[in-house]
Amino acid sequence: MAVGVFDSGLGGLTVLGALSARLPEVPFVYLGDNAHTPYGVRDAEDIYTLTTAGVERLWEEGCDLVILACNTASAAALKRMQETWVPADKRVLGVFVPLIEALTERQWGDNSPPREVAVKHVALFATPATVSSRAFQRELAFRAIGVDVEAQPCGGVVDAIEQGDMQLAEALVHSHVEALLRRMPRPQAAVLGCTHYPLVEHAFREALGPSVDVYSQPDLVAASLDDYLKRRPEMLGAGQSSLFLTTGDPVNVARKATQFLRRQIAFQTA
Ligand code: DGN
Repeated sequence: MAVGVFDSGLGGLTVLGALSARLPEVPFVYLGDNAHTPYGVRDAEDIYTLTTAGVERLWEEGCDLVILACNTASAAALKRMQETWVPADKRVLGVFVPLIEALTERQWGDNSPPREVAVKHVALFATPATVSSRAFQRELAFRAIGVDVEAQPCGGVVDAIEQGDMQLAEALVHSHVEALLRRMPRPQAAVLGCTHYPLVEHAFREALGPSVDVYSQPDLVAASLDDYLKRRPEMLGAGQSSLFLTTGDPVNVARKATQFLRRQIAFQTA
């Protein structure tokens, strides 16, 4: 069985890159919903409908385990999907839990009582839809983890990256960080809660300064999946190779994909 990776578009390739570097023997089926990207400005119902359609398509490819690489989809749709829609023989996992575990040093699926968390003041940078969902704060509260979160909606950053205007993206990062630091002057940690932000991680680090620990998702998600699969080897089969699907134009998408994955890949129509 291959592991499914769903994203609203191309950003999830930052996560896919880390997953395949950490787990080279695991086949992945990536599905980018490029026809409907970006999700960050859509309402929750819309995101739910698009995300469930994407996950169903990955199930058709035999991926009983699907990772929502997209923070916006994880924030707006994952809980509802898990509670009301995902059948018992399938798993859909998001990208917030690995972050929270990294903050609290716990493992995916570990329900032990929370320990005292050292990091108390956390800055969250994400799309407007992720920030307004308050999903990250809900996940922390659900685990009874008392952390003070200040969230900054980073409008414009995804668009600037998608247009290849990295100078604009970096300038926007600096102004979003400054806006957050006016409300929370001394965060201990910063969470980059969007698939695109690893590409401007250097700008976040520069704007935040050396005293702030920056948590970037791809490596954390890869470490969590590695751990998850070690504990559930039955979720994996062998003999498949990785596949890249898109709801958009495969040629166009493949051309833009190299920015995120730094190697040539061929996409097929989903
Ligand atoms: N993949 C989205 C996320 O991680 O929030 C960013 C792109 C988008 O759809 N806005």
